[in-house]
Amino acid sequence: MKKEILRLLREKESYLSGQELCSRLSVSRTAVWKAINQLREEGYQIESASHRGYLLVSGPDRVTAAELASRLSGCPFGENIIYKEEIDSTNIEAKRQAEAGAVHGTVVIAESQEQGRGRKGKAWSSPKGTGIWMSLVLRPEIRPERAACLTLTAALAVSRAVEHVTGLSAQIKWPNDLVINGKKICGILTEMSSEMDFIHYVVTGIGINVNMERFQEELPFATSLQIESGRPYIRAELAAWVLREFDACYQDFLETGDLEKLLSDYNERLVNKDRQVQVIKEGEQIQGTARGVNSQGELLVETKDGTEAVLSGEVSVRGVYGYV
Ligand code: BT5
Repeated sequence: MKKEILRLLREKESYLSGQELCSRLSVSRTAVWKAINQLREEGYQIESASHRGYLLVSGPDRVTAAELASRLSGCPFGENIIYKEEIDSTNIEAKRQAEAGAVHGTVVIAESQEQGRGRKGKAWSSPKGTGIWMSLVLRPEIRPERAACLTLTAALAVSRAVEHVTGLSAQIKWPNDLVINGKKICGILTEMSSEMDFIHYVVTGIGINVNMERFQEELPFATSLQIESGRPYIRAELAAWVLREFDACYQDFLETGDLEKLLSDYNERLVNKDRQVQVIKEGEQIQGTARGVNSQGELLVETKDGTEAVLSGEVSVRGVYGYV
């Protein structure tokens, strides 16, 4: 009910009468009053005036299930949101939930992660209340080899959402980073439980640096939306946009079973495109010019011996002269 109240108050943008709330939600005045008080305790500033009703003045910058779901009506990723103040890792929790039967579209989101992780067990810095740390449980009916495309799908969704909410252009560094001005703003980690030809579930974890003012010295290539634009953002608004954009991209992906429909937008946002890259594949170094990705999500690298299609997963990509 809190999610519905927030949604209705936000939509109205002015006073909404208690009577209207009761009839829209089919509940008693007392029930509405109780929920409003709970929201106030959580930090929402809701004014009430006799004969006029309730007005949502401001909310805390939190990414609670109610806050997020109230911005996602009609979106499948708004229906099962698990919120934790603190967690080891949202990917680990999403896998636990998936093992216990969580449905497709379940989202796990937390204010902070104790053991946020990148690829190959690398640490992912996830300080409290500053970023978006969330993981999606997916149960796609696709061949396991295609699951790597979901990282690219998520990257495109984040890039579109960041542009929509902030006006900043977040470029994609294939396969799993987003960068602004050459620094990392977002990392994506896709994990999968499967058999040879059947996926049990996929967990796609998304970490976005939103309101950090600075980073520790060990992360010289990290940046945040606030650092890049000089202003903070409402994390729930951005998280909701990411989930809506992901839903749209995911539908396009399922329609063809590959990245066909997403390819041109993806390649336009690709920071590596037409740049010199060096790819370390199975211990071997390949140097060449990145020309974009193909519909299988492979990076096409033009070398002196021809074009190599490089699959994500076993590679790391560096610009020849630095991180990008
Ligand atoms: C990634 O790995 O970039 C994937 C990160 C995925 C994080 C999300 S948060 C929600 C979900 N739950 C999790 O536990 N994980 C996912 P990789 O490409 O391997 O990059 C890891 C490297 O990025 C580290 O070794 C650091 O150098 C750097 N790094 C760590 N924290 C960072 C941060 N907050 N911002 C930018 N760079 C960071």
